[in-house]
Amino acid sequence: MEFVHRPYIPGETIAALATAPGEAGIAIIRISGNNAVSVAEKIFSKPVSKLKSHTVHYGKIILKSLCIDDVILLIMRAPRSFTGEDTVEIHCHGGLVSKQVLEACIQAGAKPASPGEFSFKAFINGKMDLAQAEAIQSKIAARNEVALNLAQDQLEGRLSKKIGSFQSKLIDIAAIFEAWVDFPEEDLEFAPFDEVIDSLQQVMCEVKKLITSFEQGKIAHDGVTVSLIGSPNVGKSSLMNALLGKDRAIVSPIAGTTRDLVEDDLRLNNLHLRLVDTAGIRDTSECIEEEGIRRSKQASMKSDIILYLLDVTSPELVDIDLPKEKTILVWNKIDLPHERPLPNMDFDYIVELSAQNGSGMTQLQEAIDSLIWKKGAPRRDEVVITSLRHKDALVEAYVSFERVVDGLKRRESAEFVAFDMRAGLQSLGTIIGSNITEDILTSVFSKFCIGK
Ligand SMILES: Nc1nc2c(ncn2[C@@H]2O[C@H](COP(=O)(O)OP(=O)(O)O)[C@@H](O)[C@H]2O)c(=O)[nH]1
Ligand SMILES: [Mg+2]
Repeated sequence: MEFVHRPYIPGETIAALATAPGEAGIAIIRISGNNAVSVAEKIFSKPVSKLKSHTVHYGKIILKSLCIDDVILLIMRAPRSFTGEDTVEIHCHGGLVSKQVLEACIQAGAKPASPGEFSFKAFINGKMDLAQAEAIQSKIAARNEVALNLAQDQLEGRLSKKIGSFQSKLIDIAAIFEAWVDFPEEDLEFAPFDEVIDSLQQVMCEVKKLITSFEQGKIAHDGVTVSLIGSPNVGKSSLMNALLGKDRAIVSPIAGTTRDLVEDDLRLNNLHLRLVDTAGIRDTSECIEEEGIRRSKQASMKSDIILYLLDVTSPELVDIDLPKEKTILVWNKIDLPHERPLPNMDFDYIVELSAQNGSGMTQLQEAIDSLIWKKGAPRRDEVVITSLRHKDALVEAYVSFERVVDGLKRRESAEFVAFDMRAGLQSLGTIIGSNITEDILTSVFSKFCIGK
């Protein structure tokens, strides 16, 4: 078996810095594998092999007979560790010295760990399933509380349990099909057709619900892009700065100031937003501005939400198709004298504000929030998937089950139905890591950080 394109040797001892590199009070070096204790023994100032599991010890790290750091050593013997193997953690000082301590471990016989290799060992050693291992990386990478909560749920096994419950119901149905294959002449004695179809469709309905939850999960996990679109001088850059609470984009009364896309991150109600300020859209023959406008249009198409700005003092529509379902019409500059009523515009979300004095900003944030969670924010009691890999596997499974239902209705031969059923179960299994190929494993774990 391979792991990240090198042979995987069970029990091989690996070491890595588990904390973020750079200047820091403490850094943690993690060593895991059959020789973790003997590696530590070679570099620690006190004997390690006799130490009891789950104990903490103060001592020094010795490299080439020189003391390089004062450290705390933790020992966790197999199988009571994260990886399920003997594990030693060395808590040393952060910065350059942590690299030296790691180097000492390598010289004492540990291999530098590949990305995600500790989690891979935990998975291979049965400490957690694949969905749970992936949840650890999602948890580390979470950029907002919603994503963090979802990752924690997944780590606790909520998704795995759900998949498990699908599997147990489906295996019962699959058993009926396998029996039909073996004893075709007795078909209806095992179970009535309609009942089988019915129970399969119940599971399919739940699979579909889980697939749909990806819409919410993706928002939480990846965040949302919001682009600001409109004619020159309507106040796009001013609104960008007002939302960010800092002077990010250049604001000027000269039309055509913003020519390239200006991007920045914003936290809004526990969510992660990427704001994109764009060049004002107008007819121009100036080639740099023209390119800017092309990029504006492209950005608006790609973004999840469009803030379409109009200036209340001179409403001027832009020549661009705006998908209504993701657009918020923003009337800007309401602090200036203007005609009332404002022209009637056909948009579901309309906000009036002044990017300059800040009035109406709360209403804009509320509009963004309700557009994002049009289908409701994820509830804590629902299982939500956040990974495209899981979604693809569920869709694959669903398609197989559709074929099964179709086959049953058309009274196809039991072999075909049983085959599709097995394929569907196989796809479901890849989510938690049963019958998984090495390619999938490599692609999952290579997204991890080193030391995790
Ligand atoms: N009075 C007033 N002026 C604004 C407001 N927002 C923007 N402006 C002014 O409008 C001009 C163009 O603003 P800017 O943000 O550069 O517009 P952009 O071209 O759409 O990015 C600047 O002089 C801003 O100070 C507003 O809410 N009220
Ligand atoms: Mg601008």
